[in-house]
Amino acid sequence: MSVISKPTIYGNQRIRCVLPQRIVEYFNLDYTFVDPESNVESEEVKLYQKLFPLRKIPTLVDIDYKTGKHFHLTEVIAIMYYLLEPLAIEKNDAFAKQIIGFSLQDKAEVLKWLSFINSDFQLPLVGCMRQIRGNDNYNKSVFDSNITKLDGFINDVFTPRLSAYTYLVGEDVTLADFYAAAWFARGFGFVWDKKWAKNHPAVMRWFNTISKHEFVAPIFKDFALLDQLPSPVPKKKEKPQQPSKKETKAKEPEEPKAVKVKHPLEALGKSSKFNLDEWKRQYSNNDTRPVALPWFFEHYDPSEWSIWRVDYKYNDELTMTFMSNNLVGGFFNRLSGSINL
Ligand SMILES: N[C@@H](CCC(=O)N[C@@H](CS)C(=O)NCC(=O)O)C(=O)O
Repeated sequence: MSVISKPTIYGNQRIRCVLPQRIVEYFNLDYTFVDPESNVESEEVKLYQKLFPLRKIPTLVDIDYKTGKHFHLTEVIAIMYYLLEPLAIEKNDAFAKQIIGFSLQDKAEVLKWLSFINSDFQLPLVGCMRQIRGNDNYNKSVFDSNITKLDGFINDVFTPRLSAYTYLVGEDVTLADFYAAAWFARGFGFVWDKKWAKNHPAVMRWFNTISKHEFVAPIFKDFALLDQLPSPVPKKKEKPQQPSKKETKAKEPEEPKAVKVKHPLEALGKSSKFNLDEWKRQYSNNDTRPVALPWFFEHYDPSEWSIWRVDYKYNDELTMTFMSNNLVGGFFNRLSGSINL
């Protein structure tokens, strides 16, 4: 028997997963959610890794209960349509019909916007975000060129449409508005602040309308504009340039090879008592409070390890869950010298 017995969506708090999750909640659909980035040892996640080798999210596994046949789907736009179309056609749900587009032309336009946002628009936005979060090294020319592309999309695509119309497609709100607004919310955490908002009244009028719509309001409930933009993480120091072959030859005698500098914590030696891998297994495979934490305190050895609690100073900046998540991720990236010993 398969490890999956219910239709399942693999996803988490990442932006492409937010609307599929909301569709399931709002229409009360029969889907279970599994986060493939946690509990990596669980059977469901192992199955995900096998079924979806690109390991992107969201992905969907549907089950036909009559035949037992499974259907596997990737790509957020396809997933949203797969969820909504039966509601519109079989259940005749008026809101589902409206948001996927009533007429063929509306539907084509909704798809046009979804595709544009999911590719052209998100690429420079994610490019900036990755440099600000320190996932990519800061490179001013790449950063600035991404900002220029975003400015172009705002000034040439969004502003003209939203100055003349309430929504992106037709006269009613559609999936295009919801999906675009979710990506805009990401931008407001990184590249657009209060000053930007003041200078873009048409976009802001639209964003404020969409984010208050009952379908997506829970996603935006903690939304706040930034007073000031975060700065990109400065580029790591570049390695000194290798001298050309000619220069190396001229230099006699050969310079001694640089000695690899040891990380200061290496002086402590390997941990002998507390098995970190076993702890990771306990944490990933069991419920945290009833099983993993008691295991931890039973085996934790204060002569070799210490527990640290870190408080962040600027909590009012953390207006969306993903911002805290990014901070913790960045913190661990920077600690890698100490945790990879
Ligand atoms: N073309 C795919 C892209 C999916 C995608 O890149 N999802 C991101 C999360 S928003 C992801 O899985 N990132 C992890 C990775 O690229 O390894 C879609 O539109 O659904």
